[in-house]
Amino acid sequence: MRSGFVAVAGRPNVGKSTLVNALCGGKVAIVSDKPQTTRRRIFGIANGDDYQLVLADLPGFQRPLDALTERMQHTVDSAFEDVEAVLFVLSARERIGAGDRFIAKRVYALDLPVVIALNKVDRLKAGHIAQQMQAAANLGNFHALHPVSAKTGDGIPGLRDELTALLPEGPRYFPVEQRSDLPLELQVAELVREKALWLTKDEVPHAITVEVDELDEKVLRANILVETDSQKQILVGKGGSMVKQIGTRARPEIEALLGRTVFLELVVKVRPRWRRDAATLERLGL
Ligand SMILES: Nc1nc2c(ncn2[C@@H]2O[C@H](COP(=O)(O)OP(=O)(O)OP(=O)(O)O)[C@@H](O)[C@H]2O)c(=O)[nH]1
Ligand SMILES: [Mg+2]
Repeated sequence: MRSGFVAVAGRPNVGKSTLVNALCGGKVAIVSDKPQTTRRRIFGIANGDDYQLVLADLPGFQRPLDALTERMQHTVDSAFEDVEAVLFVLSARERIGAGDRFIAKRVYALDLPVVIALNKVDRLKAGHIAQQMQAAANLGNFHALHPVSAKTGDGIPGLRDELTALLPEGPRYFPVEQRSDLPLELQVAELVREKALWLTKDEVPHAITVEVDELDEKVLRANILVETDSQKQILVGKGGSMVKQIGTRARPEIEALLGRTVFLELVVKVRPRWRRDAATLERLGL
């Protein structure tokens, strides 16, 4: 039996969470096309007959702008202790540049095997993939490099084998039926936030957070918090159409997660400057 932890590092939006979900064979972390979707460390657990691979999905490396992003970067910085390897994720669809080199400097200094996932190779020409593989290889002394598509699943089994081969002998840290370490209420809040991210743009997604107010057998009440009145208007929508749409999209996944139907009540509230407020961030567990 092999087991252990692998930290997932990379720029925002390169597909770290999509990749963790693909490696775990199910949804662990929410995903969106907006950068800074992941705000906390989430363990995604992949189980095999003779291994347990625990992937630490992380926020993307970034320059902190406020208390929230400062905490997110702190989460990233402290995630490389007690891991067996680093999964360094790059996007093949973008130029491999200064941001990636900055992260490379950090991860190659750790004295851990670095496995590169060159993600998003779907629909790219072979010549372009080869070029990007060369650029990725130039970032440092990597252990292995896998071109993959987290979206289509291409290359995922090979990458999973590569990672599990790096794990030492050890126990199962989590029961086999558990796919993530996120408590149920936070999983529910994340699903609501994911749909809100999908439906908003510009500054709005960054100003959204979700907290579950009440969850019992019949009722799920959650607050969608934003920072300003104009953001609230956007989230509520004309005659409540936006918040209704968020609920419609989130409900099937929430009910599948809970294994029951619920009465879903979403309330949009203004919480000025919550991203800068230590007490709120603490309460949200961010
Ligand atoms: N075409 C393509 N798109 C992908 C692939 N993997 C992820 N994406 C898309 O890339 C976007 C970002 O995906 P995420 O998984 O949220 O990226 P992330 O690195 O976790 O982002 P942060 O949490 O914000 O740091 C989403 O729109 C995904 O659908 C892939 O293999 N191919
Ligand atoms: Mg993410």
